[in-house]
Amino acid sequence: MKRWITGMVISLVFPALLAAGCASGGNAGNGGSSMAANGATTDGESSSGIQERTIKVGIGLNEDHPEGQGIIKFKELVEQKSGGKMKVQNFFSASLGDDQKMTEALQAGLQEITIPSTSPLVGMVEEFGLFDLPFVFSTEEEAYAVLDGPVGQKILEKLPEHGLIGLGYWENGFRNLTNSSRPVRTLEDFQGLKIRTMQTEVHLEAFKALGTNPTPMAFSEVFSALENKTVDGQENPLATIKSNKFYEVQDYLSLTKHVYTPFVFLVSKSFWDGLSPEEQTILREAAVEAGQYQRDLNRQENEKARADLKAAGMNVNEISDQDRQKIKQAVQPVVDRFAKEIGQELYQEMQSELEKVK
Ligand code: KDG
Repeated sequence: MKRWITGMVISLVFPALLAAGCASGGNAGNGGSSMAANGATTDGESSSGIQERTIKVGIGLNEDHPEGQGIIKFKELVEQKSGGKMKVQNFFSASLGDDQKMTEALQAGLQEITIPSTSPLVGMVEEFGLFDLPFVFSTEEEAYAVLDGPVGQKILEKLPEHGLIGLGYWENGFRNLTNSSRPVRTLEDFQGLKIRTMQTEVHLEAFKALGTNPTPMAFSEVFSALENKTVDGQENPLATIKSNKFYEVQDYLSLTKHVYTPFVFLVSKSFWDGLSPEEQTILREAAVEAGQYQRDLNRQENEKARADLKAAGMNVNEISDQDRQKIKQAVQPVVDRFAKEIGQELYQEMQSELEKVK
């Protein structure tokens, strides 16, 4: 956790130095749109001080989820740091649309902030696919080392060309499988299950390699698809399974921990470029501090959710080391393929980062 704070502080300080003209270079990726000394943005607009503004923040999860609590904390911090001038309006449970629709709204300048999983964005920034690779992270600390280090920051720098600014990564967490048919303990138990996946080719191919029939789908459609038995199962972190009451329509929870998914804090670039350096610093600081709060809360909630889901009637099973090895072997060709397609060099850089913290 200490490493994460250091990492996040670095990602906070560098763009601020850039904005103050103390560093060279263009966009620093996570929020450092290149600024002239007088605060005029590269788009020629100029802004100074703190203006009266309303910032719409939309997410797909509900208020009970740690991500919902995270944007409530973000709202508190922004309004406190701006003396109440910058107001945040939070929208939960995909009330502004699903992840892809909200991301498009940022690009069109119709919404200011959203914080989706990285997976639905791989069609725009394929490097986010590194975080979809099964079993690439074993602990949250390993994930933080990559996300808050050079690899994670390099990927954020691909966002401005798509009309987006990335201010860092929050935590969705390790994903586990639920279904309504049977306990999944071995590779054989996956066979034939219809599983909803996020809209990313890596997951589609990985769940095919496991012998299931995968169906990519927006998160907002998952509960009804499970309820109508359009699909047998889905996979998500425990906090999401609990906060979205999937236990009402799923009998079996298998603790596969097959992927770690981050959330990425996205800001509309057209909105960002119109902010003064002072306003940009307020949003960047609030995103980092609320992100630290959200990661801590998410880990506590994921710890607690396992017992809560059992108490809610789910049949919970572990995966033995021997069976996990067989599952890993089954998806290894998918990891090898997409590591090559996404970029062997960046994949190797990620592996080197991981070696430092193993
Ligand atoms: O907006 C919420 C989604 O980004 C998040 O829940 C994604 O894990 C996710 C899923 O399964 O779609």
